[in-house]
Amino acid sequence: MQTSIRKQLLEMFSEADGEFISGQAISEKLGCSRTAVWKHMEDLRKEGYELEAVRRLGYRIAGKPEKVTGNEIQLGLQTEYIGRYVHFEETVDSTQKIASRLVYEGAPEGTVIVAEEQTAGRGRLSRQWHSPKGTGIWMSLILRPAIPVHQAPQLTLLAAVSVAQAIEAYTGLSAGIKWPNDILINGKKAVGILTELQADPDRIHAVIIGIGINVNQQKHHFADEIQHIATSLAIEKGAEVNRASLMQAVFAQMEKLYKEYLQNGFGLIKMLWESHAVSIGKEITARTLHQTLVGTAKGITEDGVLILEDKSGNIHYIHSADIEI
Ligand code: BTX
Repeated sequence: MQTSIRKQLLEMFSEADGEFISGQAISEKLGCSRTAVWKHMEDLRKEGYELEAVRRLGYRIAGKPEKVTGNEIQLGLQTEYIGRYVHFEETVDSTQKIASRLVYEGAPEGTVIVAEEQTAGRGRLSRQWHSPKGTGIWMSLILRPAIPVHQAPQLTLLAAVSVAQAIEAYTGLSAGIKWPNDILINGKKAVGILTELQADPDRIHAVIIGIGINVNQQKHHFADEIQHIATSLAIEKGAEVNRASLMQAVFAQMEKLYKEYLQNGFGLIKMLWESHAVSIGKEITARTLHQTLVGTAKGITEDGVLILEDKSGNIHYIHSADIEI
């Protein structure tokens, strides 16, 4: 099916919001015969859409395919710009790499790069992020905020809050955030977030927020070395989760918080972040590149820096570290 026809059809169904659309209305809109409409419907069915066809009522979409291509994400998307342009690939090395290229090519704010599989998914400090095919959400989001460079880490925290809230709303699970960027469910890592910048010393060109969400993996999908620390939403919920719908929930939440952030600053995000934080008030070990600190996590600063008080009462400001609780 031609991309433009598919797009128009999916837009119509999105506007219909689960109600039936008559074959007549579709054929008028697309300027084609009723037979052609029927053929297009069959094509959608082959792509994995569950279509209901009822005489005199027409067609309605009863279920979307378990895929994360642009179509599935855009059908029913309720945002103004986040996720409006989706670059989908079946297999990539890392969506972060594609995002950097697209930034140079002028991709608009809100552009999302998503893949079914990453062969070289990146974590922080060049660590690996396991991204097995068809199981998770492996995506990078391009933002172009007019904020000072030193405030960029706030966007990692904004992303963590948005993803945690979307997961909670969509799955009913309870999501905790471990500073700065892990989302834990029942104490295990279900989400990792990696923020990369393209900036001059005084100006941000783009922030690329890489988000990896373990959605439908079962235990055997995880490599041996991470089985004891990693989990997925499906494992915790005991049921599969539709990835495209969850992405829509993440985008809607993120756009809401991002607009709030650009207008009113970090205050609300800080509060929401602290309300989800699993480490605040607890004894933690923070391993930075240069040292290991033990103490109580007191909170975060306005710039998203972690505050740790050691046993002697000294306060340390931690910009980058791995945390153990
Ligand atoms: P991180 O450095 O905090 O976490 C990486 C560590 O987490 C690894 O060393 C490993 O121990 C563990 N780990 C690896 N894969 C998984 C997994 N699937 N689930 C749970 N734990 C795991 C976190 O870095 C940032 C991850 C961002 C991933 C996204 S995916 C889309 C985008 N593209 C890309 O290449 N990276 C980002």
